[in-house]
Amino acid sequence: DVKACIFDLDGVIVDTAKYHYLAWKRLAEELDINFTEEDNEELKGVSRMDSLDIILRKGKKEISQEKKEELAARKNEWYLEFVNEMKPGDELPGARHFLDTLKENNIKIGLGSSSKNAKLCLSLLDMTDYFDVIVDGTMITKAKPDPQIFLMGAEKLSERVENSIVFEDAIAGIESAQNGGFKVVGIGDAKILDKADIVRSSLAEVSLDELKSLNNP
Ligand code: B16
Ligand code: MG
Repeated sequence: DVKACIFDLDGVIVDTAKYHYLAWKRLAEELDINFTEEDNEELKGVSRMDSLDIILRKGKKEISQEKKEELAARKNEWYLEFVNEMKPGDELPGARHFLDTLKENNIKIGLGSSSKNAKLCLSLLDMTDYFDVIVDGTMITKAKPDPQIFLMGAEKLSERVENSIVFEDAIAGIESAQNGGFKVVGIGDAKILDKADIVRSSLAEVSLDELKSLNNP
């Protein structure tokens, strides 16, 4: 049975992925590193520092830890300039309605986001109260694709992995959930997210009945 749903934030509940991309692109340009939307796929679900490392590797640049901290902080400031403009209604299509449906059906709701800004985003969208449990980038020691984040979510919700479903928009996130033994709904492009158990373009396209059949094939 489906007793809990655990959601990634960026790219599933709200399209902050585009803000991450714009902020990283600005940083990459300053460093004279070519950075495309395709390169950005690799960064989705990945922590801030790991993302910076991927970009620096791509540009074949080696810099000190201190300088890295400074660059990551700068990227985050740019990112927050976009984020702070967010308001209720800016969530992705179907997200609020889907969470309402879960509530009506007494299905527990968790967040499993690598972002250290996850709580801020939820509060700007006025969506914090939907979540029985929030696990974010400030609470984990192992980044996706390690399953720690989703396992912690299920544990805090007091639900078994078999009764929980994860929603993810990133390849690293899908791997993370599957490494923990979860069934995963991919949100986005089926060609990119082909490892997920099912893929839908948004939460507006997901029905509770199909989640149940996903857990009891
Ligand atoms: P921050 P998610 C992830 O959030 C993003 O997908 C990823 O692009 C970002 O680098 C990461 O959070 C860290 O975010 O810099 O805000 O701590 O998709 O796991 O909700
Ligand atoms: Mg994501």
